[in-house]
Amino acid sequence: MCSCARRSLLMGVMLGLFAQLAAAQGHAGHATAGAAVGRAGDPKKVSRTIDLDMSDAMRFAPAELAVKQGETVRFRLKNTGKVMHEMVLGTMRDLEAHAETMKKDPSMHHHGAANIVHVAPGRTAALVWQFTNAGEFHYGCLVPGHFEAGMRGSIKVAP
Ligand SMILES: [Cu+2]
Repeated sequence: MCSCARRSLLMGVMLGLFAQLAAAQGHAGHATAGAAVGRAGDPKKVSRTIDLDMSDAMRFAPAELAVKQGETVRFRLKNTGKVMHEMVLGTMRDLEAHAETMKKDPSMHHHGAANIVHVAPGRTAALVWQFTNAGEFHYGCLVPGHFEAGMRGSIKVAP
C-alpha cells in the first residue's frame, strides 16, 4: 500500500470516528435534558430542604429561589390542589421546548427523568437535586396549560 492510500484510509477512519462522536453527542444531549441545571442529587448530601406549594391557582409558592453552586437540595413539593401538578427543572429554553411538546402530545410525559417529579392532588413528593452550574434556571409545571398560566419559578444559582 503506498503512503497516500494509507493516508486516505486513515482519513476515512477519522471521519467515521467524528461521525460517531457527533451522533453520540446528539444522543447524550437528548437523554440528559436538564443537564445544564445539574444532576440528580445524593440524598445523603442534602444540605437543606426547600418546601414548595403547588396549587390549582397555577402557582408555585415560593416562585423565586436562591441556591449555591454545588449545593444539593431536597425539594419537598406539596400539591394543595385537586389536579395533578409536576415540577420540571431546567433552563427556560428546556421548559419552553418541553411545554410545546406537551401541547402537541399531552401523553408525552417523561416518566423516570431525574429532573421531573409528578405530584398527585393532596400529596407530597420529593426531588433531590444538585446544582452543578451557576446561573439562572427555572422550574415549571408542564401539565398542559399550567406553564402558560404562570406555573413557573426561577432559581438563581450563585457561583
Ligand atoms: Cu400544574
